[in-house]
Amino acid sequence: KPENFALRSSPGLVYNQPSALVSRTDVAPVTSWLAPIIWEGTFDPTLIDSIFKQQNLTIATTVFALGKYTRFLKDFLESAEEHYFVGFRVHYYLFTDKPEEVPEVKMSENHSLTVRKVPSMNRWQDISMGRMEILEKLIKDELASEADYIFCLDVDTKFHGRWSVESLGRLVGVIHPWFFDAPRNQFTYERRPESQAYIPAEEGDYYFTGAAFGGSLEDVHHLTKTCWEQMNIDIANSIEAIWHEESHLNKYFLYNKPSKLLSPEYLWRDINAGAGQIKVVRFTHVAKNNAEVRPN
Ligand code: 2GW
Ligand code: MN
Repeated sequence: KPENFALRSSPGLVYNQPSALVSRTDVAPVTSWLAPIIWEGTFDPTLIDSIFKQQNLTIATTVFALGKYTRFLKDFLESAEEHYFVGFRVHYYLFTDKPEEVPEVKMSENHSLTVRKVPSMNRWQDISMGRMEILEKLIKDELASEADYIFCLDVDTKFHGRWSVESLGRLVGVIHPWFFDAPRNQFTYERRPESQAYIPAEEGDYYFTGAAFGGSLEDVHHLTKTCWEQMNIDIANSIEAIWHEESHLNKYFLYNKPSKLLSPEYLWRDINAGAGQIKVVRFTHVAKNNAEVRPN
């Protein structure tokens, strides 16, 4: 069970003494509901690896590549093999309408890739939002005996640094790289009360990206099921939230507080964009020419 951490490091493991007093002072390492926010310098990779090593976990990781988005797969998978849960068991589930375009990428020993064919979709909003339905079914029908945690990631992305067990938790959101220092009334939440994703100007905690979220199977199942239901109510009311499932995800996280937050290190803008608080860039959106990759 994911929650039962064995609080025992390997015998003889030497690591820096944790401090009750000293931490990063330039960033918040915890939310007002006491969920940790993961920043470089707030955890000891060696220690945390040794704790999780004893649990024999599998991390399911989903990614969608339909239409021209198959071009992102090579960099995504190759960089993941370099940086993502190295030494832990990972099962990628790749959903695509073009299985023949999936590149051959050598997987490390305990990582594996399953390719699933899905029908092509015409409206890109359907691709983006349809992910919630497919994820809900995958978790319910297949993952229970297969995995302990799941992360759902955009494919137009690349890993540059460690993303590993420090990111695991019951319900995990990633703070969007454009809004980590913005007041809540400037967040791009859905602002029309007619949408199920509506959040008024004076509410909201953080603005979370739709490009990466995860957690335990149970919690992410509830998230995907709820977002899919809320999006369908919007469809019945002829309204589509401004940032699609990202808007619904933000509404979900407002009422179901994440138990762990990942700092914008876990989805940065691009490898060279600066911000003093970002000591390590772990994962980025890659620059893409929308006119070139998006249908219509
Ligand atoms: C998406 C938009 C317009 C045209 C096509 C697509 C598209 C998306 C596609 O043709 N094929 C495809 O596989 N996708 C998948 O959906 C792919 O996994 C991609 O990473 C994901 C989200 O689309 P993306 O990356 O173009 O959207 P972004 O980078 O602007 O993402 C944010 O906003 C989205 C909703 O508008 C999502 O919430 C996304 O998770 C956010 O990062
Ligand atoms: Mn994207």
